[in-house]
Amino acid sequence: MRVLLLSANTALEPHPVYPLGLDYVAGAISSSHEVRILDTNLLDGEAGLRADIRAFAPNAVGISLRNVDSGTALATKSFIERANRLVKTVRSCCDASVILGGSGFSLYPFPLLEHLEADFGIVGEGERLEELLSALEGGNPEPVLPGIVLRGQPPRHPPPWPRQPSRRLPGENLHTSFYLENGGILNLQTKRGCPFRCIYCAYPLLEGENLRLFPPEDVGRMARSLQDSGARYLYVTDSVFNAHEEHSLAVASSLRDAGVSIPWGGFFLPGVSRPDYFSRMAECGLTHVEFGTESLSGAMLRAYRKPFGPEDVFDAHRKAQDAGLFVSHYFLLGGPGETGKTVKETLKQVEQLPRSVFFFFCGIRVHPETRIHSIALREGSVAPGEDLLQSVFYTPRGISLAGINEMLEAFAGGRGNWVIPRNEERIARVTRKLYAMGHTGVLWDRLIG
Ligand code: B12
Repeated sequence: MRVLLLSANTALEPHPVYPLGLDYVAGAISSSHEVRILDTNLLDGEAGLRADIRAFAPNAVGISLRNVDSGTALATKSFIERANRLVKTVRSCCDASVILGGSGFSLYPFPLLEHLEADFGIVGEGERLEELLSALEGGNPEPVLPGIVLRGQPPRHPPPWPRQPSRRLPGENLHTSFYLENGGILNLQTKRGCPFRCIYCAYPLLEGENLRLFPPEDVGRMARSLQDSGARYLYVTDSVFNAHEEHSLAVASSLRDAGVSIPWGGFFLPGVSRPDYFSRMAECGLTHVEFGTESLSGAMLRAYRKPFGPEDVFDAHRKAQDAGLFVSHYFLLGGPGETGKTVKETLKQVEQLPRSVFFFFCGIRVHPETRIHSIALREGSVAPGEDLLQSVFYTPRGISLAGINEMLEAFAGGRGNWVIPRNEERIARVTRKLYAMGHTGVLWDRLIG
């Protein structure tokens, strides 16, 4: 079969995100199929897309839907109508089966399959596409396989992909140039799964609850080949890079041993058990730490079911800075139990995290099957059967999201290292300009005063 894999994601903030998922999907398809990846970021508008589809004449088109929306309560951007147009364009150029996948799709498989009128979907890991292609080739139009979603049938989360994922090398893809020329960031996965139980998070649903560790030497080799392809920065996409401290240290060593010399970073939990954790990571080349801190109110961290408290945050911050790393913190304000008092507690203590950048999100996006969804249903702020695809956010009882934003603006007081909804657009514009001038990497380190 000729299989076309299309990346629908054209979001460019905070930086253009290389469509990593499609490398894994392509890497799992056997050589009996001809596979091509097209990235809508690289295409010359709709006319370019049509011409490419017609020239390739695919039998199956897999569309990667990474983001359904921007995930931000104030000024939400939805990406669904764009995806709708993309499916229509594909339909108008070929008779191929249209198969949806990706994290955005996996959160909303049933409504998206229906709304976009696609033929099939795959929930979770797209490595399963090969099985669907074989079934279609064998003339089975309604295959019942783990993870495969058919129109009109309720989807079920499949068990994790049982084999070691294998990635097609970005060097083989034409679209890699787009990312090299717009920030130079390529991405790297070192494991799958998330063992934490944070009430708002969909990661365990997307990747499974158990960690599946990739062999560190394989990760090192992949990182080196990304560098050899021209990457100027590597972003580790794991839900939490230090969820398994020993593995993250082994991965870091193997990056160093493979000769990776470009800067790299990822998401970390602000709680480390080894006192020398960050210094060892820094010795191996880690440069940027993005802490998923969420709050500095002990009560809120407990409400979110975070496995750390405010003291762990200060401690991890200090250790990362002592190791000479660039540090940022992500905050998520507006969860169950949030009040003016807890917001103030968080914002006041931010002062105790010197030389850092703070990204503030006001309002928690409610995704199906998360605990926050059950809480919102119980509290009555979300109605049973309410369409969560329409960017629904949790409303705390004790303070409005607008009220939180007002407090945030007052506390931020124009400081450049506090990234709040009001200055996001300006920072995005500056970042785009810097990328156009040839600067590379995540660039938030420039906001540190
Ligand atoms: C790392 C990450 C980031 C990093 C990315 C850095 C980088 N350069 O790569 C940063 C911090 C920059 C980021 C930003 C954003 N992110 Co983000 N991010 C993630 C995270 C944790 C991992 C994504 C990843 O790379 N996974 C590894 C790859 C291999 O997996 P994958 O892409 O999902 O692909 C697999 C399957 O989905 C499937 N698949 C993929 N495509 C296809 C196609 C077909 C046809 C098939 C069959 C299957 C298939 O198969 C693949 C292999 O198994 C996910 C959460 C998660 N755990 O998934 C959120 C996530 C994807 N992000 C999300 C969001 C919202 C965003 C932002 C919009 C947030 C914001 N306001 O800044 C931006 C958008 C950025 C952009 N330009 O697109 C949401 C998307 C859901 C939604 N609400 O729409 C997620 C799911 C988190 C969440 N809230 O639950 N993100």
